[in-house]
Amino acid sequence: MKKEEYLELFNQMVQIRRLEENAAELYQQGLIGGFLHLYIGQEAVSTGLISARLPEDRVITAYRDHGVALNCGIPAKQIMAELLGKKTGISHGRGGSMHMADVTKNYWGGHAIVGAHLPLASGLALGDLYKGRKAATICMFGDGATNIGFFHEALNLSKVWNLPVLWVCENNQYGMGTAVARASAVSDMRQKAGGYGIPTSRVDGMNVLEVRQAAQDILSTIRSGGGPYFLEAETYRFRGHSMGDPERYRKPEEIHHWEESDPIGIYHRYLSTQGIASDEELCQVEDAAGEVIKQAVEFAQASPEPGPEELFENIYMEP
Ligand SMILES: Cc1ncc(C[n+]2csc(CCOP(=O)(O)OP(=O)(O)O)c2C)c(N)n1
Ligand SMILES: [Mg+2]
Repeated sequence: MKKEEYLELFNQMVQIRRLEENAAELYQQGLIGGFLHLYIGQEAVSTGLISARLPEDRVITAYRDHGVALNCGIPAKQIMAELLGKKTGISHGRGGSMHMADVTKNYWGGHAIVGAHLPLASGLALGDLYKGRKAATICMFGDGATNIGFFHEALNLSKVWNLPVLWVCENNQYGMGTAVARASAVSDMRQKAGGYGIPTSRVDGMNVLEVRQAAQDILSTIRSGGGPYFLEAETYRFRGHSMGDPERYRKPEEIHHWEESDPIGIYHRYLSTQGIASDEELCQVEDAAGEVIKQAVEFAQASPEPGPEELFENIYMEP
């Protein structure tokens, strides 16, 4: 890997972190409506995964989607504008936090209903298979989604039809306020995919390079007809499930324990101890990322709201 590539991964993780720290403040000021689920702590998963994709590979995820959008190449200012419900947002201010998408970047969203995007991933992959395109679909979802019917239908069909899908379970230990062991019959998520004959493995979701390497290997097998694969990324969200979560289900010590494995800190130490980049260079990347996000906030705040004339645009039914 070239030095610029190492630094770009760092840049993306820091941009996600700063973007969401700013979003949390804007939410508290009442400038963001609806729900806001932060990805803070999980940045290495999507950054590593998506850095391994080719442009023809599709990406689809759940509602914890701001970081995934950024990794897919959507500029921070369009993400921030979407959070503020502005016309300049990536979904024209209509989607908000949970529904960001840009199919021109092969990013298929942002889905609010737990597990509902898994059958869509099977459909995207079936389309590629049918048309003879060598592409993989990367479908990300939480541990909680593995308890829902969509998951089982989608994984089963993906194996029956040998679909090119990389199923990625982001096991952040909780589905809202429910710990995995309280809701899932098995705590090892891989067992569920194993039941459908799908090959599986697990990675440290706090280590961006480990995620990237695993994804690179798996995606090349999938693209060449290897069929579906299930990857479990062990991770943790440092913030509440969504804004306003009283977090009565976990102790501060548990959060502090995981914060010692902050994916950005781990990667920063790796880059400097391996002599890939100096602390000064990494500081510069952090400052530049902070500046990008500052400008994104200014852009979003200065942008207009969608007008009433747009109400009937992009809908299926004629008014
Ligand atoms: C079908 C459905 N049921 C319930 C909800 C409410 N809900 C939103 S998030 C969530 C927990 C999902 O947990 P997980 O899949 O682990 O994702 P995480 O939030 O941890 O990223 C629930 C139950 C929903 N959005 N959709
Ligand atoms: Mg979860």
